[in-house]
Amino acid sequence: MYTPTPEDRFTFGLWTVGWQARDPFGDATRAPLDPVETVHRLAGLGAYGVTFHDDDLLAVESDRAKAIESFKKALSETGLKVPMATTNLFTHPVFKDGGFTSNDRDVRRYALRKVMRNLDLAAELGATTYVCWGGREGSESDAAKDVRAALDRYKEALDLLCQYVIDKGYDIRFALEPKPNEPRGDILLPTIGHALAFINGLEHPERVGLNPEVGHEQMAGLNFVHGIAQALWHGKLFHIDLNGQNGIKYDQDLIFGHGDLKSAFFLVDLLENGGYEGPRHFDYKPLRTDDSEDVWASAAANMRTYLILKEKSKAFRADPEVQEALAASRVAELAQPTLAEGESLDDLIAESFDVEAAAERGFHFTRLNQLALEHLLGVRG
Ligand code: DIG
Ligand code: MN
Ligand code: MN
Repeated sequence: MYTPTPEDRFTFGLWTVGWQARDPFGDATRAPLDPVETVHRLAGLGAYGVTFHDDDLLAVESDRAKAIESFKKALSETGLKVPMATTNLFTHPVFKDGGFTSNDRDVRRYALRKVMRNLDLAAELGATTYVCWGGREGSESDAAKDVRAALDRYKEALDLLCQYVIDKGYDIRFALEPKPNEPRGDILLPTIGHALAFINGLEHPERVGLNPEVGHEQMAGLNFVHGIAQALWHGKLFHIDLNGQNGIKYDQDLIFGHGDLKSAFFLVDLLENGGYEGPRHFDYKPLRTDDSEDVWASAAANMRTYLILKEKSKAFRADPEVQEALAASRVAELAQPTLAEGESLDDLIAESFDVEAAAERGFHFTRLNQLALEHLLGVRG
């Protein structure tokens, strides 16, 4: 019942199951993972595709051709797709002050070349979304970064990369991934809202959307479901990074659903009913305490949890009591325009209204919330 198939369109970054669990306070607890093994193992678990940073695939420059060939071979043997690719502009020390917005102009030029080179590979592998996570774009002190100039450079980079994709005829759109902080003290374009506003200032805004990540908005204390709803409202949900987070703390990158479970339930409800057709992509880290076999259990857990929540969301929406409670809470009434068809502002102004009677009316949200919780807890089927 909760066995994933490629039709579920679950995808994983190579860097997720491949994370060797090195953290700021400890060495790796796991050996490196060959991308070819990852492709075969994820295919065996029912995944639809994999995604990659250039460096995940091409760790050793000299083996570039060989690495690409063996990756392609594994993809054709398993049928796994590559819907998304991205660039690592954050691990190498050269990016310590950023890539697109480093104060060092030579580094900015190198970052652009690194992205363009991987765009060629992304197009060759059939990716249609290219993520830009500016993990190092930011600062630890306000003196060190002229943010207005940094946004000029960010715009310049994206305008140039959009032009590159247009000139090459690639069927690729860019997806910005916001994050408020970590590894930089403050990261530019920290939330969905900042990124949406920024996109409006670009030369090719139609080519640029979002790749929001669950934990990143929650690190900023924001409601991720609201953020995704707004991204959908703008037509900018190009991709999504699913994982788990327990509130405002370091970026936990937990298995999907292993953080704020209620939020995960309503997120699945929105993704399944809100018109998002893209991959359900997991960007998470297997626990550092996991061994190399647990890693595959963690990958399976992401997909299984998503499918369980998808089924619970369906049952919630189909429950007659929930339908009744939604009606009592007048949730659907919000979709009705406030002004009637053809109504004038004079009509609106002339209308009489019993304010006190309206103030008396309750919305009965408690009953609705309890029903949702009981579906989530499995006491209503
Ligand atoms: C971290 O949340 C970032 C990087 O892993 C990657 O650039 C991006 C891709 O989803 N997410
Ligand atoms: Mn994260
Ligand atoms: Mn991510």
